[in-house]
Amino acid sequence: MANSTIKVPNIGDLADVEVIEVNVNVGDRIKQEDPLITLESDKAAMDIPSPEDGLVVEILIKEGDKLSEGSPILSIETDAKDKQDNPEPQQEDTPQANSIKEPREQRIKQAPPPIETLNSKPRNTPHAGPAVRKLARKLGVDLQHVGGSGPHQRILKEDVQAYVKAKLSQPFNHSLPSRPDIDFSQFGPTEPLELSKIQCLTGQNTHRAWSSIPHVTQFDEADISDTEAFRQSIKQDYATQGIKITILPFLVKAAVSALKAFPRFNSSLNQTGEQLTLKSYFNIGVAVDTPKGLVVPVIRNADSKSISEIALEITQLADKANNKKLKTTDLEGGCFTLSSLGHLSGTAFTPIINEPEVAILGLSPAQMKAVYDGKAFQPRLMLPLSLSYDHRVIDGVLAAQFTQHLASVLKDTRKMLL
Ligand code: CAO
Repeated sequence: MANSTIKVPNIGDLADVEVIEVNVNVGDRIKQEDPLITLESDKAAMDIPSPEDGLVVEILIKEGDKLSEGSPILSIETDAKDKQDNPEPQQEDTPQANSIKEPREQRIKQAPPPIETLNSKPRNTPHAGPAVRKLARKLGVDLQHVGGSGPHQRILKEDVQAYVKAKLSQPFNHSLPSRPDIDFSQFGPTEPLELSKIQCLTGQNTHRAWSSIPHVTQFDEADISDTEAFRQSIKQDYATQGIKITILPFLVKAAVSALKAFPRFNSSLNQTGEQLTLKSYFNIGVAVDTPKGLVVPVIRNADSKSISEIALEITQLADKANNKKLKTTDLEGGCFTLSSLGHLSGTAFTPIINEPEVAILGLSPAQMKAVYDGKAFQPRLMLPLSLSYDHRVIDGVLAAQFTQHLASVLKDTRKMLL
């Protein structure tokens, strides 16, 4: 056993170089070549490695100290009889030596666990200066997964910051523990039923949307008494022309009016969650139930179409959907979706947003209700509205204003012309 003081070795012309990092603690057992401290000058940064194995008994410097060749760094207890000369420091950021020394296991152990690294490609040797490494350790970033934008793909502080920013804006990884496969036949008779391709795809899409979008559903009611009376008055005429005027085309026009009044609803959120793409076109998707599953054909430019044109298009698209004749172009480019269970039953439901849209309107059957008008109760036909929206894009107040607007134009369809 012997005590030895480790000093700063020959560091060329440099003097009074600042200690930016002390990599060891008293009591650490170190090995030859382990980086003890990191020095950083205006031009270069370098790790000072240990010249020998030993136990750290005293640290003689601290971060911020200025050191030159020969300055004592720390005392170690060694069991080696022969000391070796101090090796040359590992220098970086200089033209002569721009490769860097990999941190030792001990340093890595002290670092917090790296941020989740899904989809990142590990590289062999991260090329970064000590200050960048220090920042990466502080933020828990594994530099193996950070792309370098500096010369020779050197990783800069900005790269680490951009990496963390990108990771934070990524949707959470929703991998759930797998469910055990149960043999239900042990409890009674069973039979398998394969899901259709459409059902499988809808399952994937709705699962992704449901798990990645913070959904909120706003419930409201629209008084459609007058609109329904108007519809009944024209329904027969159009039926003779082969056009089925239901309440749905009115909803399409009301949706266009509300999207115009609240453009945030006619948008998509970009991948990083920092920007919206606002759309100046009005394509409305209509959920259609088919024997093979749910499909959402799109009525393009619904703003420039009449109620009867929209009614005809819904019928045609629903026919195509049921006869598996829909083309990809019939299904893409939607801005907002209507999902009507109006011909069935129920009072409200929580539709799942049709990504990358940011809202969807569910419709349940209209019912006659006694509505107080300030003087007396009046029988009014009330249509339940269920608006699910992406809370990253839309706040509750805006959602309430949106359904209020819908209710207002559905109560008096003349407002759709405004
Ligand atoms: N309240 C009261 N009546 C309603 C109504 C409502 N909310 N919605 C529709 N109706 C009426 C229609 O006005 C029509 O009345 P008439 O017989 O007097 O003309 C009748 O119900 C039948 O309408 P419809 O269902 O044939 O036509 P539609 O235009 O309303 O809908 C279509 C067409 C294709 C969208 C619909 O048939 C369909 O497939 N709906 C299912 C959508 C779906 O599955 N959504 C859930 C998705 S989440 O799983």
